[in-house]
Amino acid sequence: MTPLHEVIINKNTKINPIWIMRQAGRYLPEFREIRKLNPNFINLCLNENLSTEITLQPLQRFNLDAAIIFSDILMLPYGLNQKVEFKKGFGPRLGKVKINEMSKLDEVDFVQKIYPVYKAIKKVSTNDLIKNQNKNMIGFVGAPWTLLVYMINQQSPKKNLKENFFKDDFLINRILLILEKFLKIHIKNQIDNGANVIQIFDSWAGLLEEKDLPNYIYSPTLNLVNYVKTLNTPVICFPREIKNYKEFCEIVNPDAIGIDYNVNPKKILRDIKIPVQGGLDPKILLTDKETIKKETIKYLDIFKNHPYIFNLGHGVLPETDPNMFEYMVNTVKNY
Ligand code: 1CP
Repeated sequence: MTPLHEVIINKNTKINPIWIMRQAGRYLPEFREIRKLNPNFINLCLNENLSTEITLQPLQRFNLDAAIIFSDILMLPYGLNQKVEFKKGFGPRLGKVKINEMSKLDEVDFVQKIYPVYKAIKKVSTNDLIKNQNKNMIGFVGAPWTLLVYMINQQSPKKNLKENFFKDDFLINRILLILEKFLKIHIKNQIDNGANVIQIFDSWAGLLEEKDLPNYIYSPTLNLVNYVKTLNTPVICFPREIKNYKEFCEIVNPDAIGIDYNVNPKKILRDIKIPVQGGLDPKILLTDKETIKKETIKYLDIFKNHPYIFNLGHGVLPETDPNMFEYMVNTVKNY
């Protein structure tokens, strides 16, 4: 059995597999070299050879247990024909949602538009580094709420969410229905091409107050989680900075829960029964070896009798030194 399945399905507490969010990307010089020659990020994601190469880069360097496909959560609105661009130093910039056109889009057009993503998953999952070494191939999507945020806000909500974000509920509900349909298609195609774990990134779950969680997070995510379960593939949810992890797990009940670095891991251990992933603050990797070792072992100790996949509490930072990354991986492997 693959390492992530061993923990998630068999609830094995003797091993701690490790993979890292955003492991394929910005902190690696070999990624930056490719990126420099490919200024259009979407086209890079749609280049099946390069996206395969980038996905495998961290596995060539480090003793990781899983590959995560080099793609982006915003490939979904792109596939729905919303304009999506990545601007240097600014982040994503999206066009306005044209809801009537989007409502008419069919599955074939969507799949055709982002087809290279699936071809890359096939290439990675059949590559010797993954297949012969019994590693996991992680497919992923953005959660409906987080995608809605980008689609309506048209840029990262890091600075601010549009004042009138919730004004048009009719539009919001139509977008959520479209997302439900196409997220399922996107997940199914990733699994059909070799993804054997799905992670749902809800990076902006923390923007919502508790009273809004049922409508925008619990209900649409539960629907998606139940769908992934019918495909016999484990699903990990990462509702970053959500106000209530316990309630989220009780209602949505994913196969494993990714935790962010602001939540107290001891409280998680007390409150949550399902397998846990992640938690370590990515900023720890900017310190020194002693601190990295201490903090890494802290998480491993807390979860030593609980099924636990090692990861960070958010993506690895671009300024991270790959040697420090390696030191963390080896600390987990030698534990
Ligand atoms: O070189 C560059 O400028 C591109 C940087 C980059 C990279 C390497 C972006 C732009 N996306 C990615 C890859 C990516 N994105 C992966 C690849 C696999 C991996 O190594 O993990 C994954 C899983 C994502 C997921 C993603 N994209 C999320 C969820 C995870 C998270 O970090 O919260 C989000 C929110 C995005 C949107 C996105 N993509 C890129 C940017 C700059 C942003 C916006 C971030 C923001 O709003 O702050």
